[in-house]
Amino acid sequence: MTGEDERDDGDEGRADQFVCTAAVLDVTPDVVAVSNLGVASYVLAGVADRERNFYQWGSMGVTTPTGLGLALAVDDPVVVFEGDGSLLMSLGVLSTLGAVDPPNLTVVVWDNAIYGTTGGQPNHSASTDFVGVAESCGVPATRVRSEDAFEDAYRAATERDRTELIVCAVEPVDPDTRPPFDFAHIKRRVREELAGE
Ligand SMILES: Cc1ncc(C[n+]2csc(CCOP(=O)(O)OP(=O)(O)O)c2C)c(N)n1
Ligand SMILES: [Mg+2]
Repeated sequence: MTGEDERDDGDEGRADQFVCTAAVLDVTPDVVAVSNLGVASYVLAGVADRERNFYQWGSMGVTTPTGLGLALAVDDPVVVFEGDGSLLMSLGVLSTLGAVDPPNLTVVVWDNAIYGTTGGQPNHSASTDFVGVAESCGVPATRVRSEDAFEDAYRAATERDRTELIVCAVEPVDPDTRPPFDFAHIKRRVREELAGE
């Protein structure tokens, strides 16, 4: 494990998801951001509604697979803002990431230990070692629980030419901000931005 501490960090502090999301856009202003449905997208839209944001609406468990596909299609850096519940739904994608390993992809998992978007039901993140699973699939991974550690980990990940996973323990948040609710617009906007169509 390459994280700053042991995985079971229950009461030892959790990072602010808004601050960490903003740090990603500061470090890599041109990054293509694929965000999980619900809270991850609400936060991203609150930080900055950009043409390079590919928000998921309604589709759970497909955020990292979508980011993987995009990373293979473009040369720009791609970040996935994944939810712990969503990743649990498609954990097998870690095996694919390890095998395919696009150099421009960083997957951030917001580990709030709940299905935050649907009311805060506990999920199984506490008993699942995301870092261990990722590393056993050949994906270098780290776990952080502060804004500074997150920014350091993200910066380092983007400086290496490989896919990496950052699991970030975050405080649950309930944002008021929302992405556009026009799904076709979101898809068209990001496609036009990336492909110039
Ligand atoms: C296939 C499917 N199952 C369930 C839902 C309902 N749902 C929407 S968001 C969500 C919780 C997502 O949890 P997580 O990925 O941990 O993100 P968080 O809300 O905590 O940021 C659920 C269960 C859905 N949209 N799609
Ligand atoms: Mg969650």
